[in-house]
Amino acid sequence: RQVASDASFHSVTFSESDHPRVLITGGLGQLGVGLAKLLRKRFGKNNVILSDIRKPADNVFYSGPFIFADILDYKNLREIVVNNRITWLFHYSALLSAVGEANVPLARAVNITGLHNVLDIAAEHNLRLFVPSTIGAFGPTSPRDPTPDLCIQRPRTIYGVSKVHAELMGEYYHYRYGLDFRCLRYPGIISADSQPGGGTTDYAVKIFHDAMKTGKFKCYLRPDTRLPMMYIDDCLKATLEIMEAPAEALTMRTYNINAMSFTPEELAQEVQKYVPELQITYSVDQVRQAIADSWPMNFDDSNARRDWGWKHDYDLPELVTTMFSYLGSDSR
Ligand code: AKB
Repeated sequence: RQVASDASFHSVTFSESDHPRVLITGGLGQLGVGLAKLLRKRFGKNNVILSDIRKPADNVFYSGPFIFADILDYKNLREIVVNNRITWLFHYSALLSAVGEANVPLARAVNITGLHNVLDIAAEHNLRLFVPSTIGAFGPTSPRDPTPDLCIQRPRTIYGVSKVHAELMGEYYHYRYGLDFRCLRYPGIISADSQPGGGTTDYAVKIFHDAMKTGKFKCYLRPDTRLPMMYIDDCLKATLEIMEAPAEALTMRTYNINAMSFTPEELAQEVQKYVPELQITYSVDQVRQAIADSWPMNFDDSNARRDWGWKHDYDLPELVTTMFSYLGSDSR
């Protein structure tokens, strides 16, 4: 009896272990819920745990496992990884560029100390670890048009500094301890059903909501500020692809990814095809403008395209059509 039940226990464990057991930190930000949905389709609902320090909305809570995880609490995080036999960790907790400048001590704690906890736990428990980096990991002395993977990185925001630190620490742990660290530098991400939290590229999400709601949009960046951008589905697809790529294919551990680059003026023109009465005014916020002026204008992602076949699906026209088809059901 004992043997039989042990055998059946092991057979269940084997079939479950075909799939990674995933933890997503900072899961209630712009990307976590969408990533959980994609991963749950692929690996099964119960193999993907979303976590945050905030209380989830009902629809998020009931769509799959959710747990409280504070990345600044090493013991709490370690316990979650051990108790749930986590094998893949997506580390999304971070303060973005604009909020980071408004609260440097908190950004330093979350983005740097939190990362140290995650790195140590990932190395100790042999996890595959994904940490997003950003166009914000470059600065005014980086080549901006285009920005390659390997070039000078001297960002002037705490967000950028913490992301360069994450790239370097992750790669160091990879070479020193064999940690399976994988990192993508995201452009500004545009999504319909989740809001970004305090970034410099947020205007490119808000314009859609304001166009639908009021027909008016006040932009905090100059009309000619060109930045790399991507639709959320492309971002999540790339994230899953880099995690599934065979290690031999990866000639590097941190890759730029890109889809398009546009200015507020160009985006507004495309939006006006759907909302012709949209009125756009510009009221420049010096902090965010200075940040944007130090970031890449075009992002060279040729290494990702060559090594693991990265290919985006959405250019500007498809992005705008898709955003309006999502938001279109809301009444104006
Ligand atoms: C931000 O604007 O801070 C982020 C980013 C580009 O990393 N969206």
